[in-house]
Order: sequence, then C-alpha cells, then structure tokens
Amino acid sequence: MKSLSIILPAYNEAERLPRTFELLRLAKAAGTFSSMNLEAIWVIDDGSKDNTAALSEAARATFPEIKVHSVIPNQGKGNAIHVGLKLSQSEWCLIADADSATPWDQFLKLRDACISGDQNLAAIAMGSRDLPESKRNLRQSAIRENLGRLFNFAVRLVTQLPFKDTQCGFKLIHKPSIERILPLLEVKRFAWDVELLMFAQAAKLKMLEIPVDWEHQEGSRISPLKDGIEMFLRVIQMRFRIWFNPIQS
Ligand SMILES: Nc1nc2c(ncn2[C@@H]2O[C@H](COP(=O)(O)OP(=O)(O)O)[C@@H](O)[C@H]2O)c(=O)[nH]1
Ligand SMILES: [Mg+2]
Repeated sequence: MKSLSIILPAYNEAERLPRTFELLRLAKAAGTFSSMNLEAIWVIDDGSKDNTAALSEAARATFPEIKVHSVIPNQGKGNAIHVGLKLSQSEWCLIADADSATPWDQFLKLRDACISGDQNLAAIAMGSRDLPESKRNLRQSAIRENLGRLFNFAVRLVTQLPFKDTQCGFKLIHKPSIERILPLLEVKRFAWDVELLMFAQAAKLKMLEIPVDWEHQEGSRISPLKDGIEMFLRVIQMRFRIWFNPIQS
C-alpha cells in the first residue's frame, strides 16, 4: 500500500482548524484515505500568534496521525510547505489549506488521476476550481474570484504553464519525483505553487489539473491585491531563473 502524508500549512488557524480536524476524522472514518497508508497529518504552524500549535498538539490525543511542527517566526505558506515536504516520510503528500475549502473526498479524484494499482501515473495532480467540471459551492467575493483569474491568466502568459488554476490549495505530490527540484525552490510565500509547477515543467514531470469541488471559507489570510502583486513579481523573477538555470530532465 502506498504511503500518504497530509500537509496543512497553518498561520493563525486556531479558529478554523478544529472543524478541519473533525472533517478529516469523518473522511478517515468514511474510508477516503483507506486505499493508502495515512502516516501523518502534518500541521506546519508558521509562527502563528494564536494557539494553533497547542490546539493541534491537543488534538493528537484522539487523532494520533496529527503531528505538529512550528516554524518561528512566520515565513510564509511556501516555506511551511517545503518544511512539511522535508518532514514527511511518505511517498505521496497531499498539500491542503487548513480551512478545508476543498472537501476531503475530493482527494479520491487526485488519487485516481495519479495512482492505478502499483503504478504511478503523474508526479503532481492539482485540484482546480476553474475547469468546466469544477464546482464552486460557496463562492468568494467577485473581486477575489476575478483577481484570482487575472493572476492565473498572467501566469499562463509569463510561464506557458497550461493550467487554469494553479492556486487551489489542494495538490497531491509524488515526493520522489520532485526530490531533485525541491532544492531549487526559493519562494517562501504564496507564489510557491507556480514555482513548483514551473520547475516541474522544466524537469518534464507529468502534471495533471483535476476539477474539484470547492467551498469558500471565511477568514482568508490572503490579501488579493497586495499578495497578488507580490506573487506576480515573483512569477516574473521565476521566469528569469528558469531561463538562466535550465533544468536537465
Ligand atoms: N504558513 C503560512 N501559511 C499561511 C500563511 N498565510 C496563509 N497561510 C495558509 O495558507 C492556507 C490558505 O490560506 P487562506 O487564507 O485560506 O487563503 P484563500 O482561501 O486561498 O484566500 C491556509 O492554510 C493558511 O493557514 C502564512 O503566512 N504562512
Ligand atoms: Mg481559504
């Protein structure tokens, strides 16, 4: 059976994590992860100022897969994910937002796209909110949604990545496949997804964009304009990094 870790980057998530642990408990009981060996649920507390770490530690008492690691001080979502990927001992890692905006049963779509029996079919399967079969059950504000689309349009222009939605916080990653690009990744904040996908593309890894259901959750940590501009500048930098640092496949 293939092994799986879930990685939850968490910055000041004390309010949203208890629901997520409950939903994970239900998903596990419903057998969502039973085709794999769920080894760990890594909460990567990214210098939170609330009791994200303490409440996650407490949840271990009844949910032993939960493991907590704190990064001090806050360094960003991308950094937290890189830390989680290093800590995980599993062959597959599901990176997911701490707010469960993508329902956990959507994992099955990513798994089916990536794994068939003993065979691995892709290195990365990314959940997408912008394919015809994606479902946004609860929507974000029109401004957030359209800024997200604008960002993805800019990403397609600058990077030639063919994907409609690189930013959905739900990605299944085959860790051995990305091991050799991991040391090249530098983006610590929100553009980490684009960087991973660009380097994976340069390394000719197989990537799939899979439509998922999505339910907007209140309390987003992302400022669409300020973080959006920073992310776009990072994407332009990455374009140059890839040009000047071609990766051998
Ligand atoms: N590690 C880390 N995670 C963050 C930071 N900001 C946001 N996150 C996490 O990134 C995920 C997505 O953030 P969220 O606020 O739900 O964004 P949105 O729903 O995409 O607008 C959540 O799990 C957050 O805890 C940060 O500065 N550091
Ligand atoms: Mg969210």
